[in-house]
Amino acid sequence: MDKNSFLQELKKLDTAGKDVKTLYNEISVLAMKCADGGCTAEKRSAYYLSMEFLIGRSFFNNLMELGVLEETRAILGEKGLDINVFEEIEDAALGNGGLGRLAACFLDSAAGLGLPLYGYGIRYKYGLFKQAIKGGFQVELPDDWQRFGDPWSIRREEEKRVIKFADMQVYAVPYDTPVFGKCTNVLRLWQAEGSAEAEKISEYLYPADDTLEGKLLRLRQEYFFSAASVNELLEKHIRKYGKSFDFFPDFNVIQLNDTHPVLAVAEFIRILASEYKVPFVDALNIAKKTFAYTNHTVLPEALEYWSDEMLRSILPEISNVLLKIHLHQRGELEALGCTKEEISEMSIYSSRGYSMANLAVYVGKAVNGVAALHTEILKRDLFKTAYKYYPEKFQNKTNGITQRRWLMLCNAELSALIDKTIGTNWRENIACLSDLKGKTESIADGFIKVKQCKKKQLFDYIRSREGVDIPEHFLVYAQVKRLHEYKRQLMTAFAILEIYNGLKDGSIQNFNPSVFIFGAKSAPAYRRAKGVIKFINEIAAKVNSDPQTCGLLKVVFVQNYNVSYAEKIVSGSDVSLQVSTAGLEASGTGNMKFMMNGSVTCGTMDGANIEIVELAGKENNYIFGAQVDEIERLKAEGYDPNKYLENAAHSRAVNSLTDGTFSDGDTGYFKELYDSLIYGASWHKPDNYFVLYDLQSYVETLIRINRDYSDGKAFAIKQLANTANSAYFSSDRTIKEYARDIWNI
Ligand code: 26V
Repeated sequence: MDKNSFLQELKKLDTAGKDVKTLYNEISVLAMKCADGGCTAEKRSAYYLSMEFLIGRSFFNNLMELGVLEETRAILGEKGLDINVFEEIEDAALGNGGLGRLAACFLDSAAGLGLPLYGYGIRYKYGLFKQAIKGGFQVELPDDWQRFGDPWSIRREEEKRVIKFADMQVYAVPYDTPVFGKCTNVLRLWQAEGSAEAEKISEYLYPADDTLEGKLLRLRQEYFFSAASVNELLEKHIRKYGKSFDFFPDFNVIQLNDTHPVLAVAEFIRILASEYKVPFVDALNIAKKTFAYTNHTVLPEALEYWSDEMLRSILPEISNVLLKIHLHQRGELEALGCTKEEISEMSIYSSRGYSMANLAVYVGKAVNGVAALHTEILKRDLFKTAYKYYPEKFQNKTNGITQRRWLMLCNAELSALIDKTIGTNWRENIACLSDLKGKTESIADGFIKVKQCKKKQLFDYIRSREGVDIPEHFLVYAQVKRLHEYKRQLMTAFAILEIYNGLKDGSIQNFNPSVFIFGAKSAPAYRRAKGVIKFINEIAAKVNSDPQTCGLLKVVFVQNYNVSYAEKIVSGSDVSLQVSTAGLEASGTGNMKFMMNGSVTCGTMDGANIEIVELAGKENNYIFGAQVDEIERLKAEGYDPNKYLENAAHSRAVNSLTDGTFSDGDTGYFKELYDSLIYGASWHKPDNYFVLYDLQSYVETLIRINRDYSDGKAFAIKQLANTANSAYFSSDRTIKEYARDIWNI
């Protein structure tokens, strides 16, 4: 069906007396008829295996991709229906954060560019939990995202397959979701069925893995979707080309999104070797030409190992294959002349179990980091030895975001200003956005109006969802991302307290009224992260109710931060807070969304921030804090955070955790946070993330930004410089690089 037929059908649609859910399903089903065939049926294709696809809401985005959003708005309007009622439809939150949203942006860009990229993942019954804030605490509620139906996917009963574990067999039933663009690609999500036990496999994203049972479930999930995907690809190949597996890598390339799908490698070799009698070494060599691996974090606690005991208990054949790969690798490394230490560093098997990262690096034909600094750290630290022996594998692919959702859809007002200034070519070819560069001054006034309008929309939304009033003239600082100690939301909380105290005692003068907006979910079992949420909410309660300051400073922690909330926050903010400890944020992609929408970055030299300021100019952004080499030096010399508590403002902020200023409701959260800073927590040294080290320069930078905002026009020009230089951070660019350097599609 083409665009015009869709609009004709829509005009005929009888909307009278129908509820939002019914209309949502009827209009979506109509739009589904617009899906055309895939980008290619015959050519070489790339497959993106990912445990997460954080799609968000499809309704508006898909109508936009099909080029019918505005006309649909008008047609519904004629029928007396405001299209915004569909904002009530739940987000599909089948992911946690950046890694899952990146996967969704990549699919969008590939379809937009007409490249054959297909996603494979899990169709979780419940996405990431819904977050409510009760009494300042995070409360987790199940996210029943299909409660409005799932009109965007089609169940393919006839293509279901059986996945075998030692103790059970389950069906993997595919659901296909079209990804609209220049051509229609497909995201295929597997649902586990067959028994109550089977269904558990695709019930929750991230089952709690603090018990053996939880860990086993996670292992089943990873194998389940990896095996289903690889089996299908091999079967398709055999149907077309017979059992000549040597040709498989000529037509297929499989990208492993982090280590979660790495068991696909073992399954691939298992099928070739045991079902089709391909000699093990040949099977391994075919795998080496087929798979590529993206690393998304250097945090040691996030690197996956599977114990042989667990593997043997449910996947004995996979365990055998892994052992064989391990032994083969050992022989190969000995032949290369590696030392014992070098072999143990790269070893697939060790006392910790099987390392999914080492397996991915060994088999992967390409290994990439997600920002320039991150890739350098992979080469220098995490995979240092592998880099020494296989330097040709390593490459950088700086992340990107799709400008279709993250500018055109979420900021139609700025998009219209851009059209008026440089024409509409940038909508087809994002590189043209750079034409804005010489024009930032002339459109600054128009930009200020747009920003004001986006702020109003954001504040209205916040008022309706959180019950907090923010006056229209407030400067907006925003920190929205997963809650993790390395992202240092706690440092922002301390900085806010220092500003608040400064406003009260008069040491801070001429402060432009400002709001700090936080959005973040904490992993349910991550106590310190939950403590930070409570701490921020305590600060918000105090600051917002203080008559002396509430005209100058507000703090809001929004509930259930998700893709739809992000669309409003990134377009309605002035300052993007990206303050991770240098070396720990692999890339960040929120930073790019803010940049594209004309926010300045207040951040550390970490992840993609470095490339952002390189392109948009240091003078148009606010960089502070220790850089990687300084952090390394501090670690080597021994860093003592206590020294920084000699500063009265810092000690007052930090002590407020335990001196009775705030209450954590007897959970012990605040004491734990305090102890982690002063004494160290888990296996970490005191203040493992250098919060106190960077606090002083952070506060100064926040205040400098606030002063600079006094010259509204000069500030708007800085903001616009960010938009004008953001084309590089389009995932269209990233996908073209993957297509050219790794996938060869
Ligand atoms: C996972 C876990 C799980 C166990 C507890 C600690 C922990 C810490 C971090 C992670 C993150 C896993 C991978 C991930 O989501 N990485 C993000 O990937 C984005 C896309 O490349 C990137 O922009 C973010 O910087 C990176 O954190």
